[in-house]
Amino acid sequence: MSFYITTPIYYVNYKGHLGHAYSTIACDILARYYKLKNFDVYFLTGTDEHGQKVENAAKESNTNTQDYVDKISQDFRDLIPFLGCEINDFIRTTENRHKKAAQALWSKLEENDQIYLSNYEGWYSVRDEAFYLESELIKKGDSFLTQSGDTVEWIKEESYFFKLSLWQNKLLEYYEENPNAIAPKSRYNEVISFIKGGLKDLSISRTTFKWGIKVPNNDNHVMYVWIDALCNYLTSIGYPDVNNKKFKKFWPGFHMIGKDILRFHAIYWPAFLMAADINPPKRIFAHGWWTNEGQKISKSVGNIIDPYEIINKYGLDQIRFFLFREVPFGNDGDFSKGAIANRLNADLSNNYGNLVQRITTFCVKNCNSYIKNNSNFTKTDKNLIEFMKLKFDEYNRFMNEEKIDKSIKCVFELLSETNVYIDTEAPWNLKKTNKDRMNDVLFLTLNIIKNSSIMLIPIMPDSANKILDILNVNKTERNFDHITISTNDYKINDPKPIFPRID
Ligand code: ME8
Repeated sequence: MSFYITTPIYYVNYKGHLGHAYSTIACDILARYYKLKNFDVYFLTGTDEHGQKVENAAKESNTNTQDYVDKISQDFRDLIPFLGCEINDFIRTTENRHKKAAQALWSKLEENDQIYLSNYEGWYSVRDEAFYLESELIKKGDSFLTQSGDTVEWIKEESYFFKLSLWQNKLLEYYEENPNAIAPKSRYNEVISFIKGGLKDLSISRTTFKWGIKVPNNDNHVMYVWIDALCNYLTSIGYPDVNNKKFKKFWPGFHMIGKDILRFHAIYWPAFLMAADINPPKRIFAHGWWTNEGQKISKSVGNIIDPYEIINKYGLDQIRFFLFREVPFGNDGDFSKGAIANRLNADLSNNYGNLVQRITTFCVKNCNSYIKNNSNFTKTDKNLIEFMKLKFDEYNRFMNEEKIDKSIKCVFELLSETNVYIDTEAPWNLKKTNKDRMNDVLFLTLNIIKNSSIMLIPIMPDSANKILDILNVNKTERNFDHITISTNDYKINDPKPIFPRID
C-alpha cells in the first residue's frame, strides 16, 4: 500500500513561520502514521518561487531575484529537520525538472483543446496571486479590498484562458461520487456551493512581468503562478512520464493545505488534471488558521511566530504535541503561552511523563531493572487490556479521518487509566506482600507505556523513541504490528526525565 502526501509549496517572499511549520508537521504526522502501518510513504514539500509577489519581494530587498529565491528556499529547506520532519523530496519551482513538467502539462491541455488566447480585464490580488470578481470584494471609497483586507489592482492584458467553465458539471459529479475527496465536511460543502455558483474560464498567463515559466511557443507570456505551482505535485513523481514506477505507485496523492488555498486545490487543480487526462487528487484536507494571542498573524502587525524561537523555548516535541492536541484539526487555533503551559504540564508532565518516570525508576530501584513477562492476568488487568485495544481502534479510526487531536486524546485516556490502575494496584505496597503480583502489575504497565509510545511516535518521534529506548524496545518492533502484550521480559535502562514542567 502506498501513501503520497504533500504540503503546500511555500512562497519565498518571506521566511517560514508557525503557519508553514503547522502544515509541514501535519504531513509528517500522517506520513509517520502510515509508515507505522507499513505503507510505502512519499512525503513532498518545497517552495513556490515564481510570480509577482516573489518578484516584488526580491526587488524590495534589492537582491537579484534568483539569489533571493535561492536564499529563502534554502531557509525553508533547513527548517524541515528542525521541525523533526522526514521528507522524501523538496521541490523548487525554479528547477528545470519542474519547468519541463509545467510546460508539458500546458502542452497537454493545449493538445486537449482546453486553452485559448484572449484578453483579461479585472481585479488581481498580488498577495493572494488570485483574480477576483468585483462581487467578491469589499468596496472602500474608490478602491476595492479582498475579504482579508488586502488591496487589489486592475489588470488588463492579453492572456491565455483555461476552459474551466466546461468542468463545472464534471466536478460536481466527481465530488458527488467522491464525498471523501475533500475534508473536513464543511470545506467540502464550501467547494460544492462555489462550483454551483458557476465557474468562469480562468486566466492562466501573464504578460506584464517575466518572473515565471515561459508558455510553450509564446515568449510574451509566463504561466500564471498557480498553474505552475500546482503542477509541483506531479513533477516530483516524474511527470510527464506517467508510466514511470513512482508516478504509478503514488498518484493520486493527498494534499494537505490551509483553508486559504482551498479553491485553487479543490476546483482549479482537479479541473486541470481531468482536462489533462490525469486522475484528480485522492483527498484534500484543509486545516484551520492560527492566530497569535487572539490576533491575526501578519507581517505588517509584526506578530509572526518564529518556529525556531518557540521550539528553542518549549522543545520540539512539546510544540508538535501542543499544536495537534490543543485544537481540533481543521479548526482555527490560538497560540497562547498560557495554553501551552497548561497543556504541556497536564498531559506531558503530569500524565505521560509521570507514569513513565515513576514506573521505570521503581523498576530500577526495586526490581534490579528486570521485569519478567507474564500472561496470567487478573480481571482488572484484562479490563485494562480491553480498554487499550479499544483506544487503539479509536486512535486508528480518528487518524484515518485526520482527526489528529482525537487520536492523541485516545492515547492520553489510556495513560490516565493506567495511572489510576497503578495507584490502585500500588506496586510499592505489593513489594512487601506479593512480589509476583508486583512484577505482573509492572509488566502490564510497561506494555501499556510501550504501546502508547508507539502510538505517539507520529506526534513526538524523539520523546516517544527515548521512552522506548528506556524500555529497551527493539527498533524493529516499533510499529503497529507490535501493539500487543509482549512475550518477552523487560530490561529497563536508567530513566531520565523526558518532560520537565513549564512554569
Ligand atoms: O499559498 N495558520 O503559499 P504560502 C495556519 N504558494 N497555516 C498557515 C498560516 C496560519 N496563520 N499561515 C500560513 C501559498 N499557513 C502557495 C501555495 S501550493 C501548490 C501553493 C500555511 O507561503 C497554510 O498551509 O502563502 C497555507 O495554506 C500555507 O501556509 C500558505 O503558504
